[in-house]
Amino acid sequence: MKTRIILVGVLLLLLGRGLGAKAEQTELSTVMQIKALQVELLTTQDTAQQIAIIAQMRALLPNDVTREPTHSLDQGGETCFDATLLNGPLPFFVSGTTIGYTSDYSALGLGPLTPPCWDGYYNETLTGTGPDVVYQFFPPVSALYRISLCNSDFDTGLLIYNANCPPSNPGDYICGNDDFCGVTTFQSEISALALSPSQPIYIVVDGWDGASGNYNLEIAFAETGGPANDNCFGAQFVEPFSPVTGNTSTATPDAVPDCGTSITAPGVWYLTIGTGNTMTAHTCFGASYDTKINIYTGDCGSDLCHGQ
Ligand SMILES: [Ca+2]
Ligand SMILES: [Ca+2]
Repeated sequence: MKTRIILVGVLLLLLGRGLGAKAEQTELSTVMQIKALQVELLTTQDTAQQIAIIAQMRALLPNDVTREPTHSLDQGGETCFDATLLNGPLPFFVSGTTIGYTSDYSALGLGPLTPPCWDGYYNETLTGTGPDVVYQFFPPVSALYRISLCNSDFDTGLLIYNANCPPSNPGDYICGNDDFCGVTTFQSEISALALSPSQPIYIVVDGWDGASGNYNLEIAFAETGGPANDNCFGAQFVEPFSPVTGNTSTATPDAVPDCGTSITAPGVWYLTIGTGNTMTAHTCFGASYDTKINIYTGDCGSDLCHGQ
């Protein structure tokens, strides 16, 4: 059983497990390797290194369900009915093409005025009228996400919908973008979109005024400017009986259940392993503000309370 500890103001993630059985040790070792890679992933900005780390993480997973095997290079599906599924550790880097695909979705129906959440250029009759492909994304936790087509080679468009198939305008529309980034500034990105695990979405990779081409789609946690352990997936490992120091002043509040004490302030996450005995987590020796602690068990997103 894994255990996580959350401190409000400071969040601590605890892996609670007896270390006696060899099989358990093996499994635990895999968990810790993945956690260590996740921490490494969050601390590098080098794309090639990020891709290499993700490959290492996937190799450790017993069943890789993050990719649709019938689609080469993670190509998006033609419509929502055969959308390529994205469900696994972030960030995702997938690539494909819209050349040869048909236009099934566009901004038509969202109205002449810039829709909610839309940043920058918008034209109801031209935005997103290119051939399009579709992904379905399952957010692992409640967080802000960055969805980007910045490294694509054509004038892209990006539409985000609730995962109702087929999605409708404006009923299922969540957010969209036309021009945000890239050498030509015609590529699309939504930099900070709030999503929760209860809200799977369709991501439509589209083009402006009939444009099509090769795309690179990246999905990552939004860059909040906070510490690396600002969210559960970036939890910092701590050895039992080894105090650590940190700072919550640039962190963000966590949308997770409280475990008996409310979460009303920015928090950071830590991860440790249970010894099989009663353990204590505290901030009694030097915290400079009024702290709280919540403790969770299980994987990120499962949010199972283990203490307070
Ligand atoms: Ca299509
Ligand atoms: Ca565009």
